[in-house]
Amino acid sequence: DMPDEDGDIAVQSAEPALAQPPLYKVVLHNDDYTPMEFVIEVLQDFFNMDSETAVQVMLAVHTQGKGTCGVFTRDIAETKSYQVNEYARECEHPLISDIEAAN
Ligand code: TYC
Repeated sequence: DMPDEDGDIAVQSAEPALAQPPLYKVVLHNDDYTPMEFVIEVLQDFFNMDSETAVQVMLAVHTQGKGTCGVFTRDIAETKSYQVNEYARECEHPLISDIEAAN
């Protein structure tokens, strides 16, 4: 950049911050058959929760019918939900997750 009339250097202004992408919750649904310990394992392994947090979230889903496991961009939320559902199916548990716009 060239010196301007002040004798200092005129620098191109910074780019505006990029817009934040829409966010999606991965929502876990209660059912009557999936063992509590399996849900806790899923929350620890797929959502990196510590065991105390995983117990709290599992119990919230158990008592309220559904609950949020995490908030991600759309691609990540879809992948997490798919992986959870596939793992539960392989293990022959009816556990289901889906995604909802976080707003
Ligand atoms: N309701 C299940 C039980 O009593 C436990 C459970 C919790 C299942 C959360 C699914 O997303 C779930 N064994």
